[in-house]
Amino acid sequence: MSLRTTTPSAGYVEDVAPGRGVLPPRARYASDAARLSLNGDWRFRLSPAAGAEDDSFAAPGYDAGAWATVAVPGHWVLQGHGAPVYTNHLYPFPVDPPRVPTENPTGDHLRPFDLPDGWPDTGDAVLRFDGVESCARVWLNGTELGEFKGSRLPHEFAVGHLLRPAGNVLAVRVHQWSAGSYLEDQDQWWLPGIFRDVTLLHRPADGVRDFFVHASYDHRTGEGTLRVDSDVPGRVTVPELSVDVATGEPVTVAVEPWTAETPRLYDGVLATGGERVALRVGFRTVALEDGLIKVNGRPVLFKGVNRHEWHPGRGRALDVETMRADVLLMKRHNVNAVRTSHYPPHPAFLDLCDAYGLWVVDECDLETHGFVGQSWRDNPCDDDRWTPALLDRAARMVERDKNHPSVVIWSLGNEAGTGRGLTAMAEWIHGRDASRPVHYEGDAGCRDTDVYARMYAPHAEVERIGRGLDGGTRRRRRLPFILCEYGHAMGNGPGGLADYQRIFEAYDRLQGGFVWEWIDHGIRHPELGYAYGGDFGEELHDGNFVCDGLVFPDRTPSPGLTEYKKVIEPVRIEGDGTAGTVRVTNAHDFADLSALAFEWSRQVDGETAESGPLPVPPLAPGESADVKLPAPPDAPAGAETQWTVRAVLAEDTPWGERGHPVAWAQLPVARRRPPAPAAGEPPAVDGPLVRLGPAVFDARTGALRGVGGVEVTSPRLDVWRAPTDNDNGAPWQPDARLGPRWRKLGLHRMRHRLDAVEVGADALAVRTRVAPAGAEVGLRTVYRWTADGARLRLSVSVTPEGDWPLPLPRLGVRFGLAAADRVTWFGGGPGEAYPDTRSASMLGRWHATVDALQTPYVRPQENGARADVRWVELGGLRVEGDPEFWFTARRWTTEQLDAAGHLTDLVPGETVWVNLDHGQMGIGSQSCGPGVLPQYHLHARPATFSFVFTELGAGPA
Ligand code: IPT
Repeated sequence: MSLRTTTPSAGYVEDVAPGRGVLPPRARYASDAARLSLNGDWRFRLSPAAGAEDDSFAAPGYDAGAWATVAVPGHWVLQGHGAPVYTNHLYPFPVDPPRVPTENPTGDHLRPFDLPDGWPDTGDAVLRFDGVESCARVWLNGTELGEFKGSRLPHEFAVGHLLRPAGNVLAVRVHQWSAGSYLEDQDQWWLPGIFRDVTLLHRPADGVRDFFVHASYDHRTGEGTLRVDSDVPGRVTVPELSVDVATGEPVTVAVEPWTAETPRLYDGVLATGGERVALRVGFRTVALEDGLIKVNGRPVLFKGVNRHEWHPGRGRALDVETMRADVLLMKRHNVNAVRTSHYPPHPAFLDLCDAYGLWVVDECDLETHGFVGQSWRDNPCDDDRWTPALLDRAARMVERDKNHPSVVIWSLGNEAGTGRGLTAMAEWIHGRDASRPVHYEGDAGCRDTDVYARMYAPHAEVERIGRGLDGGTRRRRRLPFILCEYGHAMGNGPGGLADYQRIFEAYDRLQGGFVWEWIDHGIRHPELGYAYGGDFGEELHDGNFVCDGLVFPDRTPSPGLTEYKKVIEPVRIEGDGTAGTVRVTNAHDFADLSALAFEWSRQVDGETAESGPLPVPPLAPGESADVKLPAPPDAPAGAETQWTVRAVLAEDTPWGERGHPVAWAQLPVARRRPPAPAAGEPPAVDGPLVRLGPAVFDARTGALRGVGGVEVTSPRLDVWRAPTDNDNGAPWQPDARLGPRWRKLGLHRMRHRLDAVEVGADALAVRTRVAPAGAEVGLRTVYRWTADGARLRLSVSVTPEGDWPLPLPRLGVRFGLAAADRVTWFGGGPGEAYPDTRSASMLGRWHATVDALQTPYVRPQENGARADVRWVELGGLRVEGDPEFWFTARRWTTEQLDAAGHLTDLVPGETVWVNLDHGQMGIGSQSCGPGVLPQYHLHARPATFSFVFTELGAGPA
């Protein structure tokens, strides 16, 4: 069936209707019918307005020889034509729905093609677009097919009657802005173009059209029931199950169920008279029972992420290998769920989720967030004129994706206010597919939805919800809860993930959450490294709010992902190291522990002395066992000792190699002894100098000049850190934002007043007051230096004065080294940690270079601290702490780090700056969510801490 249309007025761009001429939506599938990919280089012409060029380019014989070329799939703004724009929720055009600006970049695309040899000459054909942003009008061989909106949704046209064996020309006019743009106000770059595949599909006579695989699992009987409803009747076979039934006919057989932990798929075939379609059947039942989302009879705990599609060079035009990289990284980091924020993903992503095992919340391509600025007046979601477009979007998502076992929840969209259109979508989805719950966070009373969802709710509120004390409508009170967004992973952080996880695990009603978000949407840029909002001269933009992922733009895991992996690990290992037993608990929802092998090792002063296998029974989900560790040999007197127990993959799996670490814990045995005091040497004045043990000081200022042969820039008190995105907070949280308040108080410009340099009998004492101009607050700080023959000890006492209104960013000393490169430390590692992001910090002996200690946040900010450091060696010095300290080293100052906008602004200087911190302020999630929990605040309080410095290679300590 085809629709032949006359040329519409350019009014289609601003028409709220979803499109004209397109075929009804249907399932996505692979079959033995012929197909031709039309991806590749297309001819391209950019014009500045929707009607700037006539449509003669679509006529046969048009000479596009002078046009440019763009890659399809792709976005023209990432291929040298125009520029990307980033806004969070602001529409980058006047809000006057459904009107769009006259300046409407319009890309004309041309693709000549011949049918390949062997293309059948009977049957029909369909032209499929998997994604075009935001509005396309299509011609084939000069005949207009129609036009459509709905950027991340498939659209098909019947084209059989127009095809020729050779010399076909496909013409597509794409407008950046359309009425559809009002429905696509997601927090991401605006990126026009044909950004997903274009395919010509042969449609054989008596071929499959649409079908719905219903594959349920009864956990009481262990049987699955399969029924495939098909528009065109045929037979369904699943050889492995000896299934051979007619379409529409149910069959019940013993099966292994599909879960994200055990993604068992059965290959089958749907055969009609003219076509064979490959089926990948996963048997599973999603149900709302006892107020919980259960799969196959058991409640699920979502350990999820929000995933936008992103590639730093190609934007949202992803290839399968990039999608696979996401899935593999998620599986390797214990992530079990994905919310496809905020649109249906490329269809291949869902195939990967089926195959590797991830729970999917499939979200519709709908967000009208910009209407929040006008109190949601004129929101298309509450305007009947737009309802057909909303229903079209819902149908295109559900029909395309309904046969994926991984999809367990449908989501109506994100931040689209409330209204009749949303209700209509929910009703339609419930009617079409009763087998999956419907989610939409904006439905506060859960009138239309089956899951109570919130975003960025603080810990205490989540706990209240867990206890059922949150009130709400009667319906909502009976529903399970998820945090569809939490843990805003912008820059350094998010903090507080472990605290959320403890709460999720304590209350059944809390079924977990989805960290915001998976990847930083930085755009690779020749001068800036990665570009973010504002870097393309946008008139309105939201800066680096677009870089808030658990992985960097190139998919290198950030410390946030390492932390999340540890926090959500599916095995709990606890115990008392001195008692020599560990308690192992299987925290999976479905899988037993047979896929894992356990190992123990024992560290003496951070170095592994012995290791071996630890036999653990294949516990069922929820079960625990106490397991005996081997009897330890005697450790050297005074040594610090501990057990490390790990769970690793016992064999290669599709997503990880044998030995891949899944879970771990460390159990201390003998605690650390603090370093011996370094005292006894008397300081001696020597002209302008003071000599004390290995050290030389300036007699007038009391500043340390060197330790043995190592030149240093003297340690001084330091309380400043380059504010993180989470310190800076979000603009709508004016009272809570720490970064701006720290700056207002002047913590970035502390002055050091010298009160006294006292050369005593056994110590050099330097008395100071450290304070910002214009404020009464200050920190009285005494540096007390002592030494024995080779070792120099600094003891710092800090006494706050005045009324400190704020916690401190950090509290410690900073000093400079003339040269340092390689670093060895005994403490937490290998990566960075802060008070509320330290779960993955493993105690051991670690090595790195100064450069490798840096975490490359796209917008530079505080980073790279190592926790619990006992001692560190760098630049010819060994520094031991009493107590343990936070260690940071970099080739630029904190002030330079603070001033940098991009990584390329950071230029290494002559000095390596080292921070030895007694305390660090927590990180929190204030860049969009709650701030630092009280237990991780660094209050201005009296404190004393000390360090022992020794020149390396200068004889025994
Ligand atoms: C929330 C959005 O849903 C998400 O798309 C993203 O913008 C996130 O914030 C911040 O990065 S909405 C926010 C107002 C809670």
